[in-house]
Amino acid sequence: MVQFSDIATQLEGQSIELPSWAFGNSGTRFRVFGTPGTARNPEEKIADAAQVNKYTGLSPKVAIHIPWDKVDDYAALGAYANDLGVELGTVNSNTFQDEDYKFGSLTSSNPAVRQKAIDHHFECIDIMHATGSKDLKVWLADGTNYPGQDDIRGRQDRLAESLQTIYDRIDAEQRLVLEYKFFEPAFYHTDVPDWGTSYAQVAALGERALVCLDTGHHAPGTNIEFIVAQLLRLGKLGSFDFNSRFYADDDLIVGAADPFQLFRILYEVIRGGGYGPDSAVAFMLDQCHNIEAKIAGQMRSVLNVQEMTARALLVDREALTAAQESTDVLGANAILMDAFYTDVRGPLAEWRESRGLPADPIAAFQASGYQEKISAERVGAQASWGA
Ligand code: AOS
Ligand code: ZN
Ligand code: ZN
Repeated sequence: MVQFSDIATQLEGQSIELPSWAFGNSGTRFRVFGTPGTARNPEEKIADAAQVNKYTGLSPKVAIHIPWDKVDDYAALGAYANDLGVELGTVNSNTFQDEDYKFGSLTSSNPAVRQKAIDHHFECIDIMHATGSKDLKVWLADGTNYPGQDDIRGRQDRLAESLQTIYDRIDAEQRLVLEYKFFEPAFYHTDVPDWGTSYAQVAALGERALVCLDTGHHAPGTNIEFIVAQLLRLGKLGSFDFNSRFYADDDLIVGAADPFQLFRILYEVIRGGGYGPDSAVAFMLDQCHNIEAKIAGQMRSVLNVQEMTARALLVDREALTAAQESTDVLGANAILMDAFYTDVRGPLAEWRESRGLPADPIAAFQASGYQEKISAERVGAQASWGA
């Protein structure tokens, strides 16, 4: 039986990058609800993200989205983040909000549109140089709505060519991660719909091109931990966008919809060497908080990841291997479930306190008065998701 004390040191140094867009107002296509105190610009989003790290010790990096987080001086934005105890992380490109990309961006049959999308990625790479960011994350809204609308094979070829041009621009310290999503906004076909397509595209580029797995981007019932195991086997899992979903790409709090699935995913991450100081797999959140408090919502998410990581670390892997090798079906399953059912909240609270962090980070943040302060101070236009 593995005890919490056996795994506690492995929790040190866990880092879960926060998305800047989680701190702006967000909603659905039906309504964006404004929340008092919501960040109005990139600096305020970073300041709010720094609060999450201050109380949880789990999120020293903030991912930015261009042009949502466009500023004149990115080095200054990075220095501002550093002053608040965090760093700028992944740079996310955005080719889904421009009229020119109506029929595709990196896959477009129009060379001028394709070049515009490539140039946008070049701009993102320049920003990475200014901020010291390591990862360029590419998610494409490209796809079609009707059979026959475009040549789906030709679009793959154009995508490969565009990605190669972008990949050739990143330096030896940088990586390109390609995210997949099975549908939306396109409804008939999506150009990067699944891990296999992302893998095929990044494998052709080179070593520093990897797959980004967004946990919300799969059809219901998909065995995501199998995809994790396979990508780690192939050395191609670059990063996670963590969130959870009930129906489609709901972008809800991590672990909210299916904590057991989060446990199974994290178990395979650990089993496959994707966790710890020697791993290059980046943990990120990709969420929006439409009705709940944003800073506390991000805290809930990173704490859920930490809690489920602790439970996954508690799996007695030696006993599990022995049970698996002796084809003890029930025994093997029981070993995994024992770890999943272990309540680690008490030991985690004590462990946090031993490291100078509050036992209950959300309560400590709520008692700090920060939320009331920003609600009073931040008046006027707020940043919204996509602006
Ligand atoms: C879109 O569904 C993806 O999850 C992307 O990661 C996107 O850049 C992000 O969700 C912000 O909209
Ligand atoms: Zn995502
Ligand atoms: Zn998504």
